[in-house]
Amino acid sequence: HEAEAHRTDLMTITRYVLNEQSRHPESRGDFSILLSHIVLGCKFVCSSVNKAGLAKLIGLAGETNVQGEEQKKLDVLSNEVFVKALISSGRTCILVSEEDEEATFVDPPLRGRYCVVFDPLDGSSNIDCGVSIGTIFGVYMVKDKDDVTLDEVLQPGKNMLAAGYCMYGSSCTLVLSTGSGVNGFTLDPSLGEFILTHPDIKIPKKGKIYSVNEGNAKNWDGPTTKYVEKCKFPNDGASPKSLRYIGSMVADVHRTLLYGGIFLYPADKKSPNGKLRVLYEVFPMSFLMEQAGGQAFTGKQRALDLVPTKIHQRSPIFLGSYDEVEEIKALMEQNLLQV
Ligand code: P6P
Repeated sequence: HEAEAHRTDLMTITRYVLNEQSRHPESRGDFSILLSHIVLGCKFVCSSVNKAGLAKLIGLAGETNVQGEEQKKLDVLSNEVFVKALISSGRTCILVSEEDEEATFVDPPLRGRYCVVFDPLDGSSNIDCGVSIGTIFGVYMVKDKDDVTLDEVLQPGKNMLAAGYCMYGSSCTLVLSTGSGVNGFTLDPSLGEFILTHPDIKIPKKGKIYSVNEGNAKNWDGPTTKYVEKCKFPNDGASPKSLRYIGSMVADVHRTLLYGGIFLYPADKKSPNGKLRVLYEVFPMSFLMEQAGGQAFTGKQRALDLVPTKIHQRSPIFLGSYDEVEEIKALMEQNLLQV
């Protein structure tokens, strides 16, 4: 009966968020309404991404589709959908998107207390070969929605109220934290609902996988080179780690969260701040990792303590299993001591 009850007592993301809300009696449901609009955006992008391949096959893509309309690139389309969904929620006042050079300030009549930073379709260069891609988002509360400046969004990641990603792959999986653990939901297309499939995700304390673009090895600094060397030629008799690198952050981080291990995009001589963006790639993934019992480190400090000064600022990032990040922190500190 237990199994039967479990099967029929569907915990949807909507119910989950409402339950969360009841833990915060002071909240007027604004947060639940905001999240429901983010979920709406994810559902739309999921269906567009799944059709993209088909669109190419039947000639809908490229310059114009059969209706003669300009066929939008998926990342542009996804961005427009999220911006419109977030503004129409009436709960946001600033939006920062990877696709938009400037932040979007919502018109006063539609303003709410939240600021959302997001990458509407991260890894979109991988679409044509069918590799999983995703939406990454983070949510801040602003101090005063009537006097909103860019400073409101240049907050350290530890101030985030929520963060998550939606991965568009063999299934559509939304992983979310609202500050009390991490939960994974899978879209049931027949219901159009995200169902709780990965309750209370905890990342394994250690891992057998390292995930980095080895093609950048020529430009890495000492500690990174030493760490990766250790993964391949362990000197303590442990077996070498496996390398898994998909090149789509959401896919690499999702695997790291579930299987354990370490994901790193270090600084290198070409890009002294690494490649990944602080607000809508590093912070949300670091928030999730900490909520799942892992760590996230920039090479100099805890990632969530970083205070950004620009909305598209980059940072090196080492995130994953608690013990694996500890090893990197030790190597970085040794390097500092040797200076
Ligand atoms: P590289 C995708 O373009 C992306 O922004 C992330 O999703 C991914 O982790 C990274 O860049 C891959 O970068 O330099 O290894 O191709």
